[in-house]
Amino acid sequence: MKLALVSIGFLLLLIDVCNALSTSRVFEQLLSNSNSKYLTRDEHWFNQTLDHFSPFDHRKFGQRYYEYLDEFRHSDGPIFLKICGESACGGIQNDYISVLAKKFGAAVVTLEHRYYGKSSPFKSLTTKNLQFLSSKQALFDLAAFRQFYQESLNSKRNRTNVENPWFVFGVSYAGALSAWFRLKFPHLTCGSLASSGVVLAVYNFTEFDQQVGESAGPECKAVLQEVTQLVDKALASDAKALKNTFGANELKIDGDFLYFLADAAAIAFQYGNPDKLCIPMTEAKKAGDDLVNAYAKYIKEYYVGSFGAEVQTYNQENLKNTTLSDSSGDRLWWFQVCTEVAYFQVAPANDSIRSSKVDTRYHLDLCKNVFGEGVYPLVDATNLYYGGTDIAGSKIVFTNGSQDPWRHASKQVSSSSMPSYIISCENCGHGTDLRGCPQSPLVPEGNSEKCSSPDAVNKVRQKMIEHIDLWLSECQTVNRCSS
Ligand SMILES: *[C@@H]1O[C@H](CO)[C@@H](O)[C@H](O)[C@H]1NC(C)=O
Ligand SMILES: *[C@@H]1O[C@H](CO)[C@@H](O)[C@H](O)[C@H]1NC(C)=O
Ligand SMILES: *[C@@H]1O[C@H](CO)[C@@H](O)[C@H](O)[C@H]1NC(C)=O
Ligand SMILES: *[C@@H]1O[C@H](CO)[C@@H](O)[C@H](O)[C@H]1NC(C)=O
Ligand SMILES: *[C@@H]1O[C@H](CO)[C@@H](O)[C@H](O)[C@H]1NC(C)=O
Ligand SMILES: CC(=O)N[C@H]1CO[C@H](CO)[C@@H](O)[C@@H]1O
Repeated sequence: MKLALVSIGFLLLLIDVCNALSTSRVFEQLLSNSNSKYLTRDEHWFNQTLDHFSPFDHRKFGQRYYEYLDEFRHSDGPIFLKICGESACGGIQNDYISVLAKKFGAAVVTLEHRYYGKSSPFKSLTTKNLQFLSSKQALFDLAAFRQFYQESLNSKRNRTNVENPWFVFGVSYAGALSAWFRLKFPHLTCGSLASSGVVLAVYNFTEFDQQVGESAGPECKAVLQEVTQLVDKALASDAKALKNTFGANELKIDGDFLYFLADAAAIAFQYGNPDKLCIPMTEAKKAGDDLVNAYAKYIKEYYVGSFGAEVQTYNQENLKNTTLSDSSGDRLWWFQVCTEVAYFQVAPANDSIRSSKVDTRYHLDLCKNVFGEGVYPLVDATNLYYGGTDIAGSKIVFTNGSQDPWRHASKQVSSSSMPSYIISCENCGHGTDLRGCPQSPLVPEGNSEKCSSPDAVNKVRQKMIEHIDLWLSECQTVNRCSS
């Protein structure tokens, strides 16, 4: 039996990102580094199985996790498993989960997603080495970790066969994992919160762009569409000068450049800052200013300058880089996109905001260029495996922010065992129930005060609490153990 543990010391030197990701291509945002944004950043390690589906391969790798026990009612408190998604996981974020932990006397534990951050099994991220990167393996990681953590808790307390009630949480892709974990391992958790959980794999995700238009409203949308027309024209006449205006000269492939521009608009609605985009753009229009310059200013000052997006993450040359580094997250997420879930944010045929050149071909070419011939997303297989929006789970709460372009990949229909709530307000986006407003930068404890309708958020939170309370209590009756 061979152990292929990555040297953790090596990784420590290379990566100190707790805030890796950005953009809606990898749809988690940059979060502030400061400790007040985390409940804990003390890392622990767990030896994880590399391939859960092979009886012959017994390799392991080091997976990072965190625990927050300040609020834990040690005798019988619940354990909240807050799933970390497609980014380096620098700690347990101090969002609304800290309020929930207090309310329920819960421990909060978080496992870093395999391959991201410091939990990479390989130093070289070649396509071949990425073969163990999938949501299916990640769910099994969570199951194995859940067992490990329960057992180590028991052994610390000199007891055996005790089961605390567990509840899983996640936002975005981690929200989908949260729903899928309850679906695939129902005996390991009492319930799940899938916040903006993108459970439906979508090949041509045209609804994304349409939602950007709806969230923008008619006036702002028209200005954004005009910008796109002007950009498409300028790209044909003097691409170099145009890209320069946006500080994006390194994006040699026009599709990368246009994707960058499209993402920059989407992010304003996804993360609860619509005014940062729409106010300057509509004002520029009224004043008769150059709209391309106004948009470039928004991108340079807000999207890059303040939100923290990096032009290089859109550059396929960088996405091809197989060396493990603090910017590997983009390559890793694109691999998941190009193999499992797609969510290709293509321009709709009619009334699009983004350039029509951001099409299916662009995405397929990227997958091929970055990962090699034959790599494309098995969307139907993914939806067959999990059920998509017909997921046959139970005790899962789905929540969506009304302005979030991703909400169309979430579950829309409510049932008694899988309630679904929409949080409607002008700046309610991705993960508003846990994050409050805006969703970036993160507000401590996910405070909802700055949401345009705090009431809309608080009402859904109240529903969440009722479900968690009910499902935990149902779980405890079944699992009651002597301790
Ligand atoms: C993980 O495996 C390594 C190498 O076998 C071992 O030294 C270490 O103690 C293990 N860690 C845990 C937490 O089990
Ligand atoms: C657990 O049991 C061991 C051996 O019986 C004992 O030495 C230790 O103090 C116990 N720990 C706790 C927390 O009860
Ligand atoms: C996606 O869009 C492309 C281009 O319009 C089209 O050829 C293809 O059939 C679509 N695929 C799916 C699964 O909708
Ligand atoms: C790949 O990334 C590594 C780490 O960031 C960097 O040192 C190296 O120069 C990059 N290689 C290329 C070809 O850009
Ligand atoms: C295209 O979009 C416009 C504006 O939203 C709408 O009025 C029109 O009906 C749409 N056309 C088609 C063919 O869907
Ligand atoms: C329960 C609920 O309101 N779900 C909404 C989630 O978002 C979709 C849009 O994709 C709405 O249609 C649903 O009503």
